[in-house]
Amino acid sequence: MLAVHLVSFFFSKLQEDPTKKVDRFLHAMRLQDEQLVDVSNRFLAEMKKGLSAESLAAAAVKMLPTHVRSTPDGSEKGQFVALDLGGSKFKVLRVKVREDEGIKKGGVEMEEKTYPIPEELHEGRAVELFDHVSESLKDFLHEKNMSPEKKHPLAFTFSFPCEHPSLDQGLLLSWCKNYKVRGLQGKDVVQSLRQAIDRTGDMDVDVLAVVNDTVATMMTCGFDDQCCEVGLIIGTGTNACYMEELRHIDLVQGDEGRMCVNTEWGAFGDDGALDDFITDFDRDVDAASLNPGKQTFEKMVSGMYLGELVRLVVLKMAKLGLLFDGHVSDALRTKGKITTADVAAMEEYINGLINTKEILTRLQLTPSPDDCVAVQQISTIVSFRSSNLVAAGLAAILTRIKQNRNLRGLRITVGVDGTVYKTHPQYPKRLHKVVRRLLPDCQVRFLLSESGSSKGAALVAAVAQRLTSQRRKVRLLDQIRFRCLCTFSSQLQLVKSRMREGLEAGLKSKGCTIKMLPSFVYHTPNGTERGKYLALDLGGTNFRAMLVRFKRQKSRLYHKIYTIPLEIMQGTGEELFDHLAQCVCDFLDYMGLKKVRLPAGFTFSFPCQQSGIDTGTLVSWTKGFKATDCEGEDVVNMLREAIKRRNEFDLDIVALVNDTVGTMMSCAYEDPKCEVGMIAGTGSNLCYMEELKNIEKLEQSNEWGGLGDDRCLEDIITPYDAEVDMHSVNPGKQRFEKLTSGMYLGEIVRQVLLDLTRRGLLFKGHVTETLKTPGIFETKYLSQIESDRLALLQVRSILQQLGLHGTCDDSIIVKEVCGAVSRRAAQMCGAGMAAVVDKIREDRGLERLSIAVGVDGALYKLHPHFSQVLKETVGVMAPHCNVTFLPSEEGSGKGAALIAAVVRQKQEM
Ligand code: 0WK
Ligand code: 0WK
Ligand code: BGC
Ligand code: BGC
Repeated sequence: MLAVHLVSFFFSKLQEDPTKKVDRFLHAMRLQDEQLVDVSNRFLAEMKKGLSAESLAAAAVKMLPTHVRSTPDGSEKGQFVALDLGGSKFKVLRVKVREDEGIKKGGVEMEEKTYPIPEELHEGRAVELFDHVSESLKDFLHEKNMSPEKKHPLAFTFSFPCEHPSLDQGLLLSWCKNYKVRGLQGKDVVQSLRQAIDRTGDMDVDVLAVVNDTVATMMTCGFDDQCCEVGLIIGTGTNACYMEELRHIDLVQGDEGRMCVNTEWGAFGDDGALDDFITDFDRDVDAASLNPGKQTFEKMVSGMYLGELVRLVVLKMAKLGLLFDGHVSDALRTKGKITTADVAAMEEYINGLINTKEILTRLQLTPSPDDCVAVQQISTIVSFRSSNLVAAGLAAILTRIKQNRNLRGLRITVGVDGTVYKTHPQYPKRLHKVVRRLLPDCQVRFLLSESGSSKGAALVAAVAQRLTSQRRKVRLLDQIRFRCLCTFSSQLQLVKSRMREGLEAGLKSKGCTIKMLPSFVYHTPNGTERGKYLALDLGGTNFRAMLVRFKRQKSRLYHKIYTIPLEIMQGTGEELFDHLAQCVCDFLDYMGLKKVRLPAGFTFSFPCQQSGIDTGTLVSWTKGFKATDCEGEDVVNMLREAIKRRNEFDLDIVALVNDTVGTMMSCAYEDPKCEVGMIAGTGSNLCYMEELKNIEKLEQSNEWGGLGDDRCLEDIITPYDAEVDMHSVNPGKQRFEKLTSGMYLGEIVRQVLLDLTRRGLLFKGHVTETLKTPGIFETKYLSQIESDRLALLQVRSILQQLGLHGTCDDSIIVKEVCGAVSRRAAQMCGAGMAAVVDKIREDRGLERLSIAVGVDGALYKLHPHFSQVLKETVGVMAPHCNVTFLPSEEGSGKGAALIAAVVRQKQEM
């Protein structure tokens, strides 16, 4: 009976299609879709294990965070040197990314040179390997005439499993492929490279980033296809990376955004997860490898091993007499005699069988045509298994991305590189087909990385460079914030207590920095005011003339705005008041009231020592005004004389008020609880109703702008503020105002930008004439730039209008600086306000004070954040006061008219 079986078996052998023979022999390598789905699910489980803190230590698939947080976004640029080590070729490259004109479309230009890595270095000492690398680098720099003096930023593609504490550090976990170098495991490969470069000498290189080849490949392809979020290598080794949600990467702080994870899937199965797929041939390959027990998946898939697998199968079948009539040659017994390139050649459509014959002949074998068909089939099954396993791994990664983003379907691009994928004729098609079969709801595009991974590595270095400079910029901004913005409550407490001391001192004696000038306004309006009044309002951005009519607690107001040219602001007093008289004349003419001698209230928003409600001498100009022969003069008289000089109309000026007082009055007309007036505009100031008992000297008002004129704010004033003060028309004066008001914030920002640019941290260090021009950065730009609705590009276009041409990064920095300066201003005003309302509360012996503040001024009204930050600061620093802010609708003019009405009605009594 046995005899019968053996005869029929051999007969069938003789007749059988050789491929069938091989199929049966290698059935364990011919994986069905359900097996691939199984492999895929196992890999998915391994990925989760590698990501989670609990299980990652024991995980075979390391899932290494790379610190690459985004695929290319189009802003990368620069010239880099790149090293590409770990694939089949060691290359040194020069990569120019959008550096200058003449760069071909797509914006990247590359020059490369391949340097052989002598065999002995693969298993030598790390120092020798890196000396060879840095010697090659030096040779390349020399050959490309890249000056040894210039610091060359370098991107390092190192295709071995590394842990990355940061973008420019790579701690080697283990060697693989055909490398087993001594003395580097657990060490930082960047450090080793830097030391080698120092040893080699005569070159200045700044290693900015070390990346895995999968990551660099993803970035390279991501440069041309924004959907590329997976990097795949099927070369000497195999591996894949992808953009994982940061919240899933326990090893890295933060939950926002994504980070590229290098899966190191080559090690899949090292923990036995694939044992039921491992064949004896795989075990033989592993046993004979440089790293037995390691890189299980890689040894079933990658170019380093496919040829060897085929050789071992052919050898085994030959030994079993299933090939070459059982003839075995020494060459066939020799490791590495069939390469992966041979496998690819054997599978070529046209010449496959011819190549197979040639290769087997080269192995001193005499293959029959069936032998060739059989060996070709062996190659096909071995490489098919490889592409199938890669497809299973990829399917797991794409499924994870889909799950991460709760997507039913997924459109994604996979960037691919590696000799097997590039040179094996059938490989790509087979891989694509199986991936699409395993993931019918995904649209997967495979994008071959034409120019290798160094373009991607350079892009990562460009991001690293940007991040470094950004970090430097942010560090500097922190410094500026630290030096510029007393965000620390301790400093704000300081401002509050200094303000309080200033108020108290100003009430007691003259000549203090906070003048506490009496306004002779003893009470707020009571609604009985009636009649027609003219209100003149000088001191803010413009001069306004308005006619106010009060009737039964209602007011009607007509006004006209006039600008005050700089030459008038800084001309003679006579010219200034003649200009005012001319504007008033024009308004009365426009209102047809030239013949009427109207009672008028004059809002004069400068510090005036008043000796009565309708008289006051100017103490000192502020806010850029510098008209001569005015300081120490009675400004009401000066206006009266100007009107007389004009001799076209006459006014009965019955009240002179400060704009803070006018603002308080006009808001108190709506809300009697309004007992504080504040201006946050061109200038900065505040007034409040003070208890008469506290006014030792008859006259009393406020002028908090002068706080710090006695240097009590030195520890808060920054060099930028000092620059602004020095170049102002009143150096040493109004120090608090120069930290808080619209007249100066733009200038402070300009000084900060100037400093950042001089330090090379902005606008590429180009200090343009524009940037050196005082007043170029008006405060209105702060409001525009800081508006949340404005995209970075719009910030950029504002800067361009100003002649400041910068990058998106520069726009981010400028926006930061604007925010820092305006936030400080609002906080300092908040601290000052807290001092005043707390004083009022204590003076009235109240536990809690509820009070309203009438406020006006472009900074308060137009700046996107100023008012909010001011309110928050007052809330924090005067917790026993409930302060309501009432933006004044009609400005202080109405307030001046109200005061004129009160005065006039008292005179009629
Ligand atoms: C080319 C890339 C390199 C990568 C290699 C992998 O530039 O970074 O390591 O592909 O393929 P291999 O050369 O190992 O076949
Ligand atoms: C509007 C008031 C005026 C005050 C001005 C301040 O009516 O009295 O001087 O606000 O704001 P600025 O125009 O300086 O921004
Ligand atoms: C290495 C990976 C590398 C892959 C492709 C593997 O052996 O572990 O880091 O990405 O080869 O070169
Ligand atoms: C003036 C104040 C005025 C403030 C707001 C300051 O420069 O000294 O009198 O209230 O600006 O306009």
